Amino acid sequence: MSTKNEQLFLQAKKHIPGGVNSPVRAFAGVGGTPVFIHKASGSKIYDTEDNAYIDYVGSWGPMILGHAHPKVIEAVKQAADDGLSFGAPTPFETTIADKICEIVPSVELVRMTNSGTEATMSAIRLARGYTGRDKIVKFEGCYHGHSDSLLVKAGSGMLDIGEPTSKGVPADFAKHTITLPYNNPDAIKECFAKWGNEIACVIVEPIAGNMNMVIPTQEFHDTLRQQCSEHGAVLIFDEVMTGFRVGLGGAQAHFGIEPDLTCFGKIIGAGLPVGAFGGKREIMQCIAPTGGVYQAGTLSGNPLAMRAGIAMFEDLTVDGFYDELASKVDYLIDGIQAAADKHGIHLRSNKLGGMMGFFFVKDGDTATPQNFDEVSDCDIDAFNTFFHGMLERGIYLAPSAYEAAFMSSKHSQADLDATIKAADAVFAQMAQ
Ligand code: KE4
Repeated sequence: MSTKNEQLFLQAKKHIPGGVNSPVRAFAGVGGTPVFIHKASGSKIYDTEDNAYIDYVGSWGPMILGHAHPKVIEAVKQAADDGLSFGAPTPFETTIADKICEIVPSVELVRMTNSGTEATMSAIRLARGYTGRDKIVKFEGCYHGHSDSLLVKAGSGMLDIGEPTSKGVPADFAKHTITLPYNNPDAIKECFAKWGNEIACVIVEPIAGNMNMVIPTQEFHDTLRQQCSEHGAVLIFDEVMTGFRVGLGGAQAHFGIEPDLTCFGKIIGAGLPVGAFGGKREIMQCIAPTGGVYQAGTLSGNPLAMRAGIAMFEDLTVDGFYDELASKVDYLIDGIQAAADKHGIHLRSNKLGGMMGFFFVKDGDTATPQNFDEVSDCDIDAFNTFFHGMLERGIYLAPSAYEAAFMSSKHSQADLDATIKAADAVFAQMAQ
């Protein structure tokens, strides 16, 4: 007897490739059948049979205030009543732009897009147009969306299907993309020594979230900033995931680095389709209509997404919001780690602000992974066992060992304790 999710998955596959509209949702990395979701509220998502799950994916980061936050929903309802899209400027876009520039000092001008992919793709075109150079530098295991130049040794769902470099990307495209090992200052220096004056930009996840969560060293970031400045390359921080997630000012505030451009997404739309890229006025002014680098979007700055984001920022900027979010993460990680230690499970974790990651290393001497190779050496089977054990107990983690986990302000003490209890039971089983 097939389950409801198996039936829904079968139906979905009739007319949707792999039954999903984004590969990571297909459970390719963990095996089994994806859970089809009917609704969500606060810290929980509900499948089509009304089974509740405590959700640590949060639509891959946007749901920092929890699902269906009343203030956000009301803003969207009011926006909808006023019409869905005009293809003309609205004051709401100005409000969001002002708010982002107020919160993130490195951003002087910002352009809205409809996804993180569009934001990073546009930032790279802008860097190439501004410098007149072709080469770009990215890092192994980092994922910046699915534009051609960036699908080279990338992370996220590409790792689940074992294709870190996508088919369909012409060699002529890929040859301009230099991929370096993440968190390796020497590799950056060697690269710039060889290609320095040909490099248009370096794009980096300042804290990686697409090879699971990896926090690089301050030296990595200082070296990046220094080398880009010395060689006239544009430093692009892809904060689609970390922006307003690891802290109000994002990863750039944490490391004290001023990138030349920053890409945003996810949280700024509060769950509606939004991306953005922004940075130094001198560079951003090269974007049409003020400059010759073309970039556009029918629904960019959509009023529903803007008004949802405005409502959300009201809560994010309340004093203590991120301290409280981080204390929830600390409590959860400490509890799960204690349970793992009790059962002799070799668990490691990373955390910052409202973001966290779990790794199952091969033995007790292995440290928390610091780069893609060390992440790849982790026990993926152990993660998959953990994932399914938690899912069976009503805890929804990202269906991939290469993804991070996200906390919301709506996760209650009861949610956290239930999650720790579930982990303890799964570890007890794994230890047998
Ligand atoms: P989107 O085009 O999916 O809105 O954003 C692409 C993107 C860009 N940069 C970073 C750092 C990102 O994490 C992402 C998207 N993240 C994945 C989750 N790892 C989205 C989930 C999915 O692909 O379905």
